[in-house]
Parts: sequence; C-alpha cells; structure tokens
Amino acid sequence: MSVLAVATAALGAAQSRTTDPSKATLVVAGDVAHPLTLTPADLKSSPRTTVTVRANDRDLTYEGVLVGELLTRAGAPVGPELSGNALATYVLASAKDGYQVVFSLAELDPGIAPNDVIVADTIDGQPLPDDQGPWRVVASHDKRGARSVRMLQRLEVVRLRK
Ligand SMILES: Nc1nc2c(c(=O)[nH]1)N[C@H]1C(S)=C(S)[C@@H](COP(=O)(O)O)O[C@H]1N2
Ligand SMILES: [Mo]
Repeated sequence: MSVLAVATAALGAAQSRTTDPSKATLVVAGDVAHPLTLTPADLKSSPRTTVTVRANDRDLTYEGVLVGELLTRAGAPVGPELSGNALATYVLASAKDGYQVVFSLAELDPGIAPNDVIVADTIDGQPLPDDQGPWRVVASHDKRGARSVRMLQRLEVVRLRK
C-alpha cells in the first residue's frame, strides 16, 4: 500500500470514528451549576417522553428526554429559582451544521409553561437518520419545525442578569 493510501485509510477511519453516533455527545453548559456531557446511553436511561408531530399528512412519533429535565439536572435556575433576574435567561441550541435557535428558559420550565420540548433520539421507534440525529430538538407545539434543531450538539444556558 502506498503512503498516500495508508494516509487516506487512516483519515477515513478517523472520520468514521467522529461520525459514529454511539460516540456522539450532547453538551449542556453555560450558566449552570453542573455542566453535562451526555452520551447516547445517558439519554436512553433518562425519563422518556413521547411526542407526535403531524408532517405531510403523516403522524411521526419522536421519543426522547424533556429539555426541562436536562436543564434541571444541569442545575439551571428552574422551578422556584426561576424568578427575578433569572427570568432573563435563554437556552441556545446549536447543531453540527451551525444552525442555532433560542428558547427562553421559562418556556422550557414545566413549573412555568406546560411544554413537551424534547431532545429526541428515535423516530417511530428507530434511531434518527444521520441528517437529523443522533439527537434533535422537537418543539411539537411550534406551528413550524424551524426550532426543531436537527443534529443537536449543544444546549447553552445564557443568563443575561446575574
Ligand atoms: N440543524 C438544523 N436543524 C434544522 C434546520 C437546519 O437548517 N439545520 N432547519 C429547520 C427548519 S427551518 C425546519 S422547517 C425543520 C425541517 O425539519 P424536517 O425536515 O424534519 O421537517 O428543521 C429545522 N431544523
Ligand atoms: Mo423551515
């Protein structure tokens, strides 16, 4: 094998490793007491929520974990702590392709707004396809899918007033 072929094979192996969904991590960080780096197994072993989305006259069922649950676990100021200055806090969701959207912390806190915004890892019982997964936000009560971030990598809590 030529040096180039060896180098190409090594690069291919490195690339397939970095895109292996089982090696992916989801970071929950920013202004939280306990930043999290979650594996696919961590998400699977968390309390699970199912939501159904109507798309092109078809019902799609996504399953995953409430974003509110992840924020609680990370020690974001939710529940009784979400008052006063803490209400000026947002959550920036970022994806592998650079796509970013914002939710207010309050709209994700079940103590304030009943919501079922989840980080999904399955669709109709199957792992998400590569152009959606391994995780996507599903904000099923938004009228359009624009905040349902595919290929989610990071949830950053940004508190504007300390
Ligand atoms: N990472 C990422 N997520 C994204 C987008 C994007 O460009 N990149 N587009 C959004 C928009 S505008 C829509 S309408 C939905 C489309 O998702 P769907 O093809 O599963 O309906 O994905 C949303 N999530
Ligand atoms: Mo869209």
